[in-house]
Amino acid sequence: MSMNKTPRSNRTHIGIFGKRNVGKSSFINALTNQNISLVSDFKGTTTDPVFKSMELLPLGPVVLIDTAGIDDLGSELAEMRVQRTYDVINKTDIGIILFDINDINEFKYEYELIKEFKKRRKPYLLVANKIDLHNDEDYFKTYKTDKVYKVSSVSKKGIEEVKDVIGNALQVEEEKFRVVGDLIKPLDIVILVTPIDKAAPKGRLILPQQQTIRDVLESDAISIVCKEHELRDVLSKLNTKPKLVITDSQVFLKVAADTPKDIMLTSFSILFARNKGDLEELVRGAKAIDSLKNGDTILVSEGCTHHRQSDDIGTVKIPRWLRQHTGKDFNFKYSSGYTFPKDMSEVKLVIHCGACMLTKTEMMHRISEVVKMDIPIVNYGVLISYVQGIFERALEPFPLIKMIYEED
Ligand SMILES: Nc1nc2c(ncn2[C@@H]2O[C@H](COP(=O)(O)OP(=O)(O)OP(=O)(O)O)[C@@H](O)[C@H]2O)c(=O)[nH]1
Ligand SMILES: [Mg+2]
Repeated sequence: MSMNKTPRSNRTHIGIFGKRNVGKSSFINALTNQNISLVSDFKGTTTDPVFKSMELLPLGPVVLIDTAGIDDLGSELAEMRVQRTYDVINKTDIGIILFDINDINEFKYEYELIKEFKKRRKPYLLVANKIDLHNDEDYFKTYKTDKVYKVSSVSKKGIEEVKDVIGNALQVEEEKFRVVGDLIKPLDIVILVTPIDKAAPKGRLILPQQQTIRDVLESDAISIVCKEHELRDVLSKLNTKPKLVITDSQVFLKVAADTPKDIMLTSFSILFARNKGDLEELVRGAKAIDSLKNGDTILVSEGCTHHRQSDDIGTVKIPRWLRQHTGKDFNFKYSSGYTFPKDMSEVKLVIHCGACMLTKTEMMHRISEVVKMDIPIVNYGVLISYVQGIFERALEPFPLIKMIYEED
């Protein structure tokens, strides 16, 4: 992957849903001004979800997802297709529920989709297509309280407006999920401590560090990047107190010793656990570690399959740290990929990877699946901070979450 490419996990996923033949594939072509999806008047042209990564102005890097129509219930195979379309909702940041304005006798399927989006608290837009074949401009302006946007994927009428509305909706979502932007003000100084050791990639910074610098810049604040041995020098050379120090968890203890108590300190792991998931839930999960009993089953769940190294974090380091921290032995199970094992009845704790290959939306979904089963969940970054005993300090920028940690 080239360095300038946005990884798929950082792209906004826009899913197009609706019955067969309403023009979902045509709508994608109109939105992108390209012929990327196959269109025909045969019902059921699109049979599997199709993911297309692209730059879409003014939205930026996106993944557009074309799906199979959800009204095809004619056979077992067709029903499997419908199920796959529903699964795509979990990967979607914003959904377009598309229908044919000339065919709204029943709104059953669209209503099913709306319910699924509401259940998952995800934004969606109702879009009526094929208005070029309809002559009443005022027809079907709203459905219940939702505005209906009207387009023609053939004449392209209304398409730009829908793009703008998607952009606005996404901006609202994005504001909720800054890396550090909500913790700092313009001209605040933020120090990033990043060890350059053998494990650091050659010639570049890893993605969390790049994203943090970008977010500091976007907040009109100032970032200073240094290695752990330089922090004392940097602090003594500044004539203004920095607002925040962010460090790699590996050197947290040294950095904590060198950072005066009146300067906020946290780790990249904690910031990204918050950015990529639900920090509150993950902190609860970490606390559950101390109530585990000898022999309890722990599920280590990774979002993707990767080549395991001899000191692999999931299979080697985490079991070792947990044994050192608790003095107990556990029964570790492993799973990777998008789903959890069917039988979770024995599992007392889920430890999830950092989710670098998953979007926030996917990670939030996975956390909620586990919480629904009443099983605590923690991720690698938060677990490392916990077993290192640095929660006290690293959660300082998040007083509400710190309160949960200090409860009982
Ligand atoms: N007049 C008109 N025809 C359209 C419009 N959008 C799509 N169509 C036509 O509707 C038919 C179905 O379009 P598709 O884009 O293949 O529909 P789809 O929803 O992807 O269909 P499936 O993949 O089969 O679920 C094609 O013949 C398109 O040319 C539109 O805005 N106006
Ligand atoms: Mg199609």
